[in-house]
Amino acid sequence: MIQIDEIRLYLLRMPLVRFFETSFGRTTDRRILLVEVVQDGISGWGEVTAGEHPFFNEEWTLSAWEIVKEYVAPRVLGKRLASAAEVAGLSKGIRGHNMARGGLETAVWDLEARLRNEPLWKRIGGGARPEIPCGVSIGIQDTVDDLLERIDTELKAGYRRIKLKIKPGWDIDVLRAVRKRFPDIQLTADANSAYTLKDTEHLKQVDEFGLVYVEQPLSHDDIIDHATLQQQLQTAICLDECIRSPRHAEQAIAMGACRVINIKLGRVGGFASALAIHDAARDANIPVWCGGMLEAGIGRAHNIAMASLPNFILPGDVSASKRYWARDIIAPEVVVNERGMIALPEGPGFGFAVDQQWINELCYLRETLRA
Ligand code: OSB
Ligand code: MG
Repeated sequence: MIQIDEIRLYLLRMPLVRFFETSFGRTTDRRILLVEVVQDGISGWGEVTAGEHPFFNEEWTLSAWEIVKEYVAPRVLGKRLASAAEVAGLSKGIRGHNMARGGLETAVWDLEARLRNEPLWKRIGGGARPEIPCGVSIGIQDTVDDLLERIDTELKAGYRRIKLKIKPGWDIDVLRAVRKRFPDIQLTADANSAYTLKDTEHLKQVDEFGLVYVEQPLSHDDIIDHATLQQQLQTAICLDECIRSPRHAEQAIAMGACRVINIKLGRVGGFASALAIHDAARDANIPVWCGGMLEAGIGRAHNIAMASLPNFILPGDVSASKRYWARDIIAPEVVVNERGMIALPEGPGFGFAVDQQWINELCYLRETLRA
């Protein structure tokens, strides 16, 4: 039985250890919205994974602040719920804004697991593996030499798969240089919607490099063109941006628009939706993996729980805290061992302690909402 009596919002500023660049821009500093849900003095925590600008999708940190405060929280506060699985339905009437909705939804799942004194991964039906296989996403660099050096560092740290960010002007030649130096590694490329079907002949050149997949080459809101492109590529297409709901996943699978799906908790609106996408993909023999949005520790911890579900077969983008943060907001921070694995935590909820004092220091705006 769940009944949230208080929701606390925290807006944090967290500088990245190193800039991260995609086809839509460079991030050096994160603005992160945390959602704490409270019942009988017990807290569950969620992280909104929206970026600082509406460039990955339509959301950004401050739109999420407004949506959570004015629309999502009032629909959840004080409601009597049999389980966290009911939370997503309460905010269904809000169109879009899945990351804002997911920030609160994932917090309630954490709370429910903590109230039951059970690990979150167990609550959602995960635990298919005791350790999560990890890859890294490496942003666009200033030079190809910088990129080769960063790949070398990550491989030496044990990471099992390297994903490169690509865009027109930083794609085929870069992939060729990487393959020359690292002929055997598991390699993928993510375009974040930087191409159109007019680039089909250009994109066909990726078949040369034996990639595990190429991620979201075409428009952020497109499934149909991806199906057309997939027919012309040997390389599997993995969809990210355009899969926002179980229905999108089912349609993309039915159309042959992808052979792999990246699941991001925020992008799909939380665990209930992520679980349904996971199951739809599993039933169609489509492997999934856990994407990342440069999360702080709370989002990272939720991702670890999700990535323990059975069909999360491929290494994800969930990597060590220290690649992003001088000091993370959870304790212990997320560590990756020399075999490129993260061990599932044993504790209740998402299994890490929240560093409330550090959060208070990083926080520049807060608000408490009551039933
Ligand atoms: O498309 O997967 C993406 C980061 C920000 C926005 C979109 C994406 C990414 C990443 C980074 O690839 C994943 C991570 O290291 O958290
Ligand atoms: Mg992506």
